[in-house]
Amino acid sequence: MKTVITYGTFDMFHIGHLRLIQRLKSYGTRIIVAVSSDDFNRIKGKKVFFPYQQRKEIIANIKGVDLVIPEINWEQKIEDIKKHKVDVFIMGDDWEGKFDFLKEYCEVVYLPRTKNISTSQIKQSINQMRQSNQSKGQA
Ligand code: C2G
Repeated sequence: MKTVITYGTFDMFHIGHLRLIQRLKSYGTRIIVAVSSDDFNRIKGKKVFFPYQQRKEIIANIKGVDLVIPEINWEQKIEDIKKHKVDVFIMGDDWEGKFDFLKEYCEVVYLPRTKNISTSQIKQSINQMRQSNQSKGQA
């Protein structure tokens, strides 16, 4: 049994997040997802729309995800890898190279991001829709 781990905020859960989690399964049979806490997102400089408990619940209910743990700081990855006997650490390739220091402890894989979708793009689109509705005098 190979254990895989990934980390992320997973705010406003979208197909890019799902495609990443789905691809984890081809690297191992036990899937762990570390979801960034609300406090850690403040440290990351990310304003989240949904609180940690809701983001965690969504991830925990994805088929094939075996464990969800909180990500509370940048430094916890090595300890997590040791504690959960992780074989493969996987992130989207926007993080390419950033976690190569983990190669001492497990395999490190960066997967291509899903194109044309991101939480910030979703927020921008909603704002644009709101502005165009306001200019048309709609609710
Ligand atoms: N992702 C993706 N395709 C997208 C959007 C996101 O593959 N279109 C991937 C990201 O590359 C990341 C994961 O989905 O691996 C979660 O993305 P975010 O929620 O944006 O996580 P991030 O803020 O990058 O936090 O310690 C690591 C950090 O917690 C990662």
